[in-house]
Amino acid sequence: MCAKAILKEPTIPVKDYDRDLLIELYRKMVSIRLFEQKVEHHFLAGDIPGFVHLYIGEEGIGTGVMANLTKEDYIESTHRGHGHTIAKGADLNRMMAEIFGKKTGYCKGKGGSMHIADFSVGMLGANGIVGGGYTLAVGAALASKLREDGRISVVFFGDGASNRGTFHEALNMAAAWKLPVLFVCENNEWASTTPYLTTTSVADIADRAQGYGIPGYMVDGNDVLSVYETSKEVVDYIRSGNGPVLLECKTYRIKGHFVGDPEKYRTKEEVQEVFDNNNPINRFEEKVLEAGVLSREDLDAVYVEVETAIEEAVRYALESPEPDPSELFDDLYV
Ligand SMILES: Cc1ncc(C[n+]2csc(CCOP(=O)(O)OP(=O)(O)O)c2C)c(N)n1
Repeated sequence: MCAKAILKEPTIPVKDYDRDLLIELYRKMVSIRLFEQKVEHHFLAGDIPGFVHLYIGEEGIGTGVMANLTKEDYIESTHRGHGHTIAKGADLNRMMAEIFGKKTGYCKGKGGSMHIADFSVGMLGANGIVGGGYTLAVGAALASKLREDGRISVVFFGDGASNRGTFHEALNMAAAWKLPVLFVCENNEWASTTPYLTTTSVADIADRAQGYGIPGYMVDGNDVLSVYETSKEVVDYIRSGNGPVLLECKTYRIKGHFVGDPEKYRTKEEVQEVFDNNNPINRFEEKVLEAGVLSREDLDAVYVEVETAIEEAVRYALESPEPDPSELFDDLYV
């Protein structure tokens, strides 16, 4: 019988948090939320080509983890990757332009929503292949270990992706070679139209860490301070050379699988209930106001500043040129 993975509860009182850190966490979460609301609006208006998968309601995870990383640390992301990319510090204008398919975007308009990378901040790439990020993160971590550069790699993935073979191969190799990798499962309870318990052999994905002899933890992913605190502990552990950790963040997918998903597999009431009662941004606001560390004016000031930046990103994207068809094959082969 395996020992259960540990559920980590927050231990630091909100009033003991550094004010600047709290403001930064709020700024990141609101940036992700407002960025994606604009993306949703413009996708539905027909301004954005391809597919878009939103992270709305899961902002606390990327934000809480990334606050413990350096610019040099690596991350690997998923098809739902805008939030990770924003939290790691990518440029909002270039991100928005890429999603709009414009020449000024990160991939010159050829990658779109699911393929944004920014090596300058350690963001190695979003990945449209479910479970495609694990081996890239393990490879980056192996390079860091050989170079002794002190960097760690973090790979984000969904509950559905944890059922891919690459998950098991990557955990095994990272554990056997004690590589500096943090595996972050964002368990939002859905994989496209499938509820995770119908396809997953364990109730808590973090329990799978036992099979590889590494620590497995769970946190409330909609509590950014919980995510922050636990990821701080595990990032320190990994950076000290102890090998990988599996961290499962419990959350819920608020939006459809993709923008335009008719969502016939669940009720509107189920989604509304979570959004009303378990929204990471509202929960954070309530906590900091109640503890008296930030005021409503502090929060509003950040909100307005972010709103302006997102408006600017949309303007930049709309006014940027389309790539020329003659550039189609540029940068594809090296
Ligand atoms: C290898 C592969 N199989 C199937 C798909 C189609 N697909 C895209 S997203 C998705 C569900 C992913 O669910 P999960 O990993 O839980 O992430 P979430 O969308 O919930 O964030 C599927 C099946 C794909 N992109 N890649």
